Amino acid sequence: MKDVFFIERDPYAPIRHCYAVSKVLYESKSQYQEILVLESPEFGKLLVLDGVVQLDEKYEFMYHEFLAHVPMHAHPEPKDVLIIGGGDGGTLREVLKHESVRRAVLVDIDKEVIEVSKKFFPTLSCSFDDPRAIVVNEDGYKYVQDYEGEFDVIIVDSTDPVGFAHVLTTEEFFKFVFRALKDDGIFCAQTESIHYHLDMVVKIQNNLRRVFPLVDLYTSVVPIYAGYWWTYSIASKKHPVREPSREVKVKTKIYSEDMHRHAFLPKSFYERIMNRSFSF
Ligand code: AG3
Repeated sequence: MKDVFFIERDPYAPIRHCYAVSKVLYESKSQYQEILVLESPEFGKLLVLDGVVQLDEKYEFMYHEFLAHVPMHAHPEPKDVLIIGGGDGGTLREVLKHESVRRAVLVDIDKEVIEVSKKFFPTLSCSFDDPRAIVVNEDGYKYVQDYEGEFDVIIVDSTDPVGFAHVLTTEEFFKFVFRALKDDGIFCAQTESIHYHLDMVVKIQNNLRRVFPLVDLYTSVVPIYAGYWWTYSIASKKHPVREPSREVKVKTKIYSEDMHRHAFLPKSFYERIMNRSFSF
């Protein structure tokens, strides 16, 4: 195959990304979604769910390191961590780099994504065998409702908030998350592109503000997602989040103490986004 491009079906962005690909390695329809694994000369393998590129082998660290290490370092000693979604294992891999972690529960509704990742993405799925990892194939929205004061950090690594992932952005869900966290717990979720999905970002932030005393927004560049400039919403019961609470000892490619600080938008700009005096 030469000059063959895969066109992404982003449900929201008014733009279509095309990725140069050389091979279709896997194609199936699970109980929940279409799963596609593509080979690309530039990006390595790509994981595509319901037509949307979730990750590539080349740049995935630019997403997973920010999603995991900002909340994990804002917390002084995360021991019990819950990841909702993230069946590819990338977020789990980053979370388990923290020596303080004694248990990381990954709840992904779709078992097939985990199996596909184990087969095609060994650099992401490398931590599923860690004795501290517990994998549960359930609906994260329901799972979290069974816990009270259980987790130090909860991370949502979901697909776009359309279809079954939409409930993970609602005020009701955030109330369950708040209850499932310990008294000084921290929550973080990937929340789409700052420009193409700004309305959604503000809505999610407002839902979080109705539940948590401290809510903030940070960003990183993710070269394979439409819009590139990706947001993460973080909410904390007690600990400040703009600074790492301790020295960064984990081995990372891009995340560092400085990158942690740098990821947060200046407060004045963040407030302009939230009070809608700024729009693109
Ligand atoms: N989950 C978030 C992917 C969002 C992509 N959306 C888009 N391009 N519109 C990634 C899962 C990786 N662990």
